[in-house]
Amino acid sequence: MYRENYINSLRTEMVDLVRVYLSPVALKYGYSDVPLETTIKWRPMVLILGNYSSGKSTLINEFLGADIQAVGQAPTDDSFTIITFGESVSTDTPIDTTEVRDGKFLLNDPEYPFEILKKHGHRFASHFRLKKVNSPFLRNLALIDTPGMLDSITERDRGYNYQDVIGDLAQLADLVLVLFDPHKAGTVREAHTSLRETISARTFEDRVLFVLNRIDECASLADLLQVYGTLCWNLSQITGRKDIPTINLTYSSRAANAAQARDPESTSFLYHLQNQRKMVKKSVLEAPQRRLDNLATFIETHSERLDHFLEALINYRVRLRKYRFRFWVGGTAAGIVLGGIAATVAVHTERFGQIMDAPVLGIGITVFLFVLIAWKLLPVRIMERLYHRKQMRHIDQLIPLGSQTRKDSWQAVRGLVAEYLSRKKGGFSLAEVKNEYKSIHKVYIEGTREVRVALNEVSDIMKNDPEEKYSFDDENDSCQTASPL
Ligand SMILES: Nc1nc2c(ncn2[C@@H]2O[C@H](COP(=O)(O)OP(=O)(O)OP(=O)(O)O)[C@@H](O)[C@H]2O)c(=O)[nH]1
Ligand SMILES: [Mg+2]
Repeated sequence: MYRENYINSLRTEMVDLVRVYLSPVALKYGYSDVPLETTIKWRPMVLILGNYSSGKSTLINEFLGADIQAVGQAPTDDSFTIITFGESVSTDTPIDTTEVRDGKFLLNDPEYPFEILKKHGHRFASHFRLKKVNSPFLRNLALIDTPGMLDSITERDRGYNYQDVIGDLAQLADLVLVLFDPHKAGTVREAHTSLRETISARTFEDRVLFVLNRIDECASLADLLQVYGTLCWNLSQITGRKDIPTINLTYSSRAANAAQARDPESTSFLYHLQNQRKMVKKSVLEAPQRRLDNLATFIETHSERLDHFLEALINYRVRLRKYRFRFWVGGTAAGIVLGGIAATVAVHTERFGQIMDAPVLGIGITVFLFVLIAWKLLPVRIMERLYHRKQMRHIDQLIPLGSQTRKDSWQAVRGLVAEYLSRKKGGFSLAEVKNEYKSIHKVYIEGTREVRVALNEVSDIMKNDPEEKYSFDDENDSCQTASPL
């Protein structure tokens, strides 16, 4: 309980850090259209993807301890279902769905982070829903069940862009399970592409977990190894990497019971894979800790980008100030020279000498002021426009790009900086930007360091906490008692 509370309060603090320091700046300068915390304020989420009939819904039902999602051999469920904790009903009552909300509600309620999915249209909204379930499994996380991937069904058939929806959901999720089954070991190239495009390379490996499900259907250990080998090969082709990602193995205990009843000898290898099943469940239950890591990365990434954004604005304005100053010096010098010439001419011109003796100085000053005003009205404006164009042409020189990290972060904001500067030219307050830069820089340097220290504390607590909550001791899991070979 202590651990849970600690993790929850840390999560709240991190979201507050984003809300108070990063969001106002992000909104003001067009870095983001919505408050940055919109996508991170809700509970930790686990997205479950896979081919149709790979056992996504069965696995979810097993986690929840009740038949909440429909299961079946053919493509069964064509909806995206957010499954979250229903506080309204006590966990002592039998586990069941306590409330269902439709997509329209979900996409518009600011309590949830799904507003970004609105762009996928009405067809998607009608295939999106939320279920509240009083299962203790959901106390600290939400699960997302997805329609199975069908190679033959095109985007148009679904009426919305399935790959894009998956990409958006993957960005919100703290863990993505990608399920395969022995019958279709490796037909998720498109899903992989959309995950690759949306999850940053830095966090991809930590966020995506490949799972070979329904392994009880392998006729023997040799059969399982063959399937495993095929999947490894397919995955290495999809990922384009030689090193094979970790693949966890699991199966539904209920289904396994049936299989064992058929032939207990051939499935006895399952006994040795109990640990693997625990690992999958443990990974899902660790979503709240993963959320902390993801939040830390979120704060680091956005504070760094905003820091560079503001640094570029400051440099633009400081250079503009110097440029203006130089130009004013030029204008003043021109005024003095022309005023001096006018005064000299006046002194030496007899006509003037006769009409006005004293106002010679006045003539000089008048010409001087005239030149300054004319300078301000015409050349300064033209020169400032030229200055702006030059800065836009050499926009990459607005901040020093010494390291690759700076280059990457600059790439992410470069377009937004150009957009803001083109809109405002020099028309923003340097003092304000400097103040904002100071507070963002503090978050970027000190805030992120403190966050990492707190995360280390969490992992120490995890290591020293004797409470092992993740045992896979389901009552109906008779495989635990199956005899070894
Ligand atoms: N033997 C065995 N059968 C399983 C296992 N998991 C699921 N099944 C069966 O496989 C079929 C498909 O399971 P679902 O959970 O509906 O699969 P899904 O991935 O949700 O399918 P869609 O919703 O259609 O994409 C069902 O008949 C399940 O009973 C398993 O681990 N072992
Ligand atoms: Mg399903």
